[in-house]
Amino acid sequence: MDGSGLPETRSTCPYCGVGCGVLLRPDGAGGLSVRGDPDHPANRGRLCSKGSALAETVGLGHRLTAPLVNGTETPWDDALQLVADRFRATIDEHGPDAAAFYVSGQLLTEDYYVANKLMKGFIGSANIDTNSRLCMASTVAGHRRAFGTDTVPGTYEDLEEADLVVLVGSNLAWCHPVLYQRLLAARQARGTKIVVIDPRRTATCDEADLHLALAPGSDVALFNRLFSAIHDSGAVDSAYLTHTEGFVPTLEAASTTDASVTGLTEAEIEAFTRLWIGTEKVVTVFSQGVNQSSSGSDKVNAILNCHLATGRIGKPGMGPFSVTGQPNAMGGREVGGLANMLACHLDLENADHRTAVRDFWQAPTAPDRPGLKAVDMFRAVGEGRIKALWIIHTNPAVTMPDADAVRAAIRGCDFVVVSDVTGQTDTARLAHVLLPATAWAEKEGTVTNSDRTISRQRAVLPAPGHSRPDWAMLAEVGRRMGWTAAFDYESPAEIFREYAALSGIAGQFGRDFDISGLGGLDDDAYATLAPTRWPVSATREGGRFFADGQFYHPDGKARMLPVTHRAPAARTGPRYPFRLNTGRLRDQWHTMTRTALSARLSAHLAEPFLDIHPEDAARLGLSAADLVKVTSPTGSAILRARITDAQRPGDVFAPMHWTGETAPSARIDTLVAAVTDPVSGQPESKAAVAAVTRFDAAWYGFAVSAAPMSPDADYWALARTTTGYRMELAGRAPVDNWETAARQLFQASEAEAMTVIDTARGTARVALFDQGRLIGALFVAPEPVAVMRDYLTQLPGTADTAVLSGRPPADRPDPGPTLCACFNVGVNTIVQAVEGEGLATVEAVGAALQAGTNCGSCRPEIAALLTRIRQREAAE
Ligand SMILES: Nc1nc2c(c(=O)[nH]1)N[C@H]1C(S)=C(S)[C@@H](COP(=O)(O)OP(=O)(O)OC[C@H]3O[C@@H](n4cnc5c(=O)[nH]c(N)nc54)[C@H](O)[C@@H]3O)O[C@H]1N2
Ligand SMILES: Nc1nc2c(c(=O)[nH]1)N[C@H]1C(S)=C(S)[C@@H](COP(=O)(O)OP(=O)(O)OC[C@H]3O[C@@H](n4cnc5c(=O)[nH]c(N)nc54)[C@H](O)[C@@H]3O)O[C@H]1N2
Ligand code: SF4
Ligand SMILES: [Mo]
Repeated sequence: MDGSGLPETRSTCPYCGVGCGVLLRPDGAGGLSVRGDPDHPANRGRLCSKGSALAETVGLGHRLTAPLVNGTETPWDDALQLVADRFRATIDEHGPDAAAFYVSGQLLTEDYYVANKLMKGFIGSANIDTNSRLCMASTVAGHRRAFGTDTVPGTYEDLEEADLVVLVGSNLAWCHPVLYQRLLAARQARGTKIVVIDPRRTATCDEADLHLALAPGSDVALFNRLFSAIHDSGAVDSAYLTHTEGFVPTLEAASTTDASVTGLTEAEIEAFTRLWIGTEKVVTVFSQGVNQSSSGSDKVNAILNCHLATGRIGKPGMGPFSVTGQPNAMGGREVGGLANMLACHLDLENADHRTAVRDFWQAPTAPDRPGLKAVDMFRAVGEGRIKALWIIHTNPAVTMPDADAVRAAIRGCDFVVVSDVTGQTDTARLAHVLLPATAWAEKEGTVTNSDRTISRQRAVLPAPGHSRPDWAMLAEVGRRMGWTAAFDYESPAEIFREYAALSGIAGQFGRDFDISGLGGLDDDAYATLAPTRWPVSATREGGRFFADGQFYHPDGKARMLPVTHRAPAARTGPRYPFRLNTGRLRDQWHTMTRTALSARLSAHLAEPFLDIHPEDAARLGLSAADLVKVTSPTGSAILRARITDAQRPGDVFAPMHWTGETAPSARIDTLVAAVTDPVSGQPESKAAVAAVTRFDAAWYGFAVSAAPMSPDADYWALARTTTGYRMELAGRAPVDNWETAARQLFQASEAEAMTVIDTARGTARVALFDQGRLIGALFVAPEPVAVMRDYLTQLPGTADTAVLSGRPPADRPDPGPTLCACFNVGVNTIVQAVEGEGLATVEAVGAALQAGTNCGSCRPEIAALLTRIRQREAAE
């Protein structure tokens, strides 16, 4: 409770793996207020921009509320009977391996557990894989090779107790913002040094003591060099070495490595190795720049080797630390959501483990070989080997590599079931059966975050329409396929108890994942379960792993692994000269089905883009704001060019977020080849090859509107605004009549029009009004349109007739693109305050404008803006 009298409920943010606690207070009218939970150990009350905007994403406008079979509303009974019948018929006719589930690290543990049990225990195939294959698989493989188990040794506190934090392939400031804020607070307090290893200069670099812009894919060479330097400088912990195997061959492989492939100078490399070796309390954080690589598992082991050799693992302030991406990426790994795992860290390849799980489930079968990993799974779908596919809580038609091929494969599959909260996704549009899931804030269960803390998600809003939780759909299909007793669940609490009991069996096999201590939770205790770090058993609770030298290989020792540098699989050359890197933006979540509902979050970066170095841009004759056509061996995209020296020459970067719904010509994964790491099966999402040319548009457009638009253009990108929508457009074919085109775009044939059209110059401005209120305005020019966008987005719905000027009257300054999403403060507002009032620090900007004072996600950008203003002033 707080002052308002309405009860608040504790839950967990549904976005990133930091796993922040939130306090939710429903307003009784379908809305919510959200604040950080001061008592949650992950965030102690903090939230980032995405967490702070959660309340803006719970509206029901886009929601799917009833099952659809071939587009027709159908009662649950019929829809689920159809799913059960079709899976049954497929298995009977073609065997269990003709069926597959593709699930998600955003599923709750209880959902995941039921999906895994149904596929591996009852359908009898291991063909269940998860989008964690695109995310954490290389870390899972690396951990298992080194430790004999997939376990993150440390805790978040280690980032605060370290003297050096090395961020490898991690844009922590944008992707794990609250953890990053914790790191910055520690840096303020104790002077923690920060090193960022990333080919591009990201927001995370703003606070770094050292940024190593290495060549893409060369991390193994860098860490091998560190390994030999550890040996040469006498920093090896020989006592700890007795708990490991493999030092000699690892050193041999490391010493033969040529570190020049990193493209870094000797001085840079030495600065790094000296700092790392000289600082005992070092945490090496790694993320997708490491995992999403055809040598991802080797990159992971190259990092682990250095921590094992120095014994810097599992002790306060020391250790390798893989930060998980999705809110339950870790839970999915525990539950056995990957095609090559069983459940509770038990091994599919181990006959005793298989028997134990089968007996526990009283299941007819247990698969004795791994199922298909994501990329192979969709290949099998494309080749017709998988004939019944259930996709749950993920959008593979956008996020899988070679996305056009994946989309075609799903389209061609005999029977496709998709469970989602909305029907408006590239994948959902391909479903034969579309099942409405209850969303975050409407459902109950648990998630495990990056530091092994299990937290509850709790329902505070009613399930809209006929929507049901994912576990309930899966269990019902299990029952309808004939396994009544095995899937006779009534609540997530019941599922959780079963899962905890199974983990106790894993514990008896000596596995580390043991939460049997939670097996006795009754419904009330489950309802009030506080955040708890595993393990939780009779013998162990929480804490760190491996400082004692106890590992999970049969001999109890860790393995150091000789690894050698391998360049990314796709080679650049005359046809595809650029290395294409992809990743995330601060205020969007993956395919934007939720974050794009928030106007504030959409205002940070409203359009897909390609970052390119000024030298490359000059060679290609690109100017700022030009559109570019990017092609690769698998596909093509049209993106806005952003010219920036944050890129290395020859490297380009594009965000992964845009889809057929928001910018159909900017689906980035159409460009990414489906090559994978041979050990983990994780795709190389960060190192595609591409050619870039200027996109020759005949016209460019910008539009604002109150209602959704119907564009007809080669390029368009849509974003929400506080008054409706905004859209960037461009086309190759000349348009005869811009008023007609505007009426078509705004679906307003009858509206009153105001137009300024200059056919000779190719410019047009059209505003449409309904009873004096602006429906929409379209601005067209033969070059990228120069209008005050952030001002114009405020006008739909108003009676402003000066809209066609495209710029604000003198008394209404244009705030510029939103930098601070929490308080909606634009770049121009900050620049004016900095220049006008002489503000010199991020704190001063906060005191004057509030910007950066809530979640803090924009503080690195405010700092960068201050630096730019200072540099400009110095140059003037
Ligand atoms: N705002 C936001 N936050 C998110 C998400 C989101 O969608 N939006 N998604 C969540 C999920 S699921 C995940 S997995 C995490 C991902 O979190 P991160 O891994 O931090 O994010 P990415 O942007 O995918 O990639 C990180 C960096 O890897 C760099 N990189 C590329 N190639 C290499 C290389 O060869 N070596 C090295 N050292 N670096 C390289 C890229 O330049 C990029 O800056 O974020 C989570 N948090
Ligand atoms: N090029 C490139 N590609 C990448 C990456 C990259 O860095 N670069 N990163 C990869 C990584 S790390 C990841 S994790 C993936 C993420 O990729 P995806 O998982 O495909 O992306 P999301 O947008 O998170 O998809 C989640 C879907 O679940 C739906 N949903 C929301 N809540 C619920 C619910 O409660 N139940 C159900 N059933 N559905 C729900 C959402 O509407 C949405 O359609 O992308 C991968 N692809
Ligand atoms: S850091 Fe942000 S997105 Fe991640 S869990 Fe916390 S509030 Fe949610
Ligand atoms: Mo991820």
